[in-house]
Amino acid sequence: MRVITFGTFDVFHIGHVNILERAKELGAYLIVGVSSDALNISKKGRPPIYSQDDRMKIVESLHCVDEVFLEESLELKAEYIKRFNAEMLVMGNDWEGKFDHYSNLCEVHYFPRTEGISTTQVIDLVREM
Ligand code: C2G
Repeated sequence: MRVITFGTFDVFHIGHVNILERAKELGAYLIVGVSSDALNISKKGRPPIYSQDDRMKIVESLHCVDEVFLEESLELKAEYIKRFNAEMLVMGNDWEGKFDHYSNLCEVHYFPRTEGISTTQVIDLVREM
């Protein structure tokens, strides 16, 4: 089973590892779309801490990840699903319900988020030090 997932994966943390490992357990082959810097600026109003090249390199280095590509638009998910022949889309449950309309193309599965950790929280903690 080919599984696809998407994310920024900025200031990489245990929540990111957990969802990628769980996604890999569902299928034999894991494809990860890493959000571009431009997409992040339009989505969050600020650039990520780590550049898209570095974030892609970090995600690609994980043994649970088979393939990485740059996610350039939130609206292109259907194209990415088809381009990579994905049979399942996996996201954390902060996106619960948001991608259900892709179930005509592939299975859609949401995992519970890892509690107590987020990129924003890490940035705030470091800022307060
Ligand atoms: N995640 C998680 N637990 C956390 C933090 C994140 O399970 N504590 C999951 C999110 O639910 C998501 C993935 O890790 O599935 C990546 O999270 P982010 O880097 O925050 O990605 P996001 O900015 O939500 O980008 O097209 C969708 C976007 O690219 C998703």
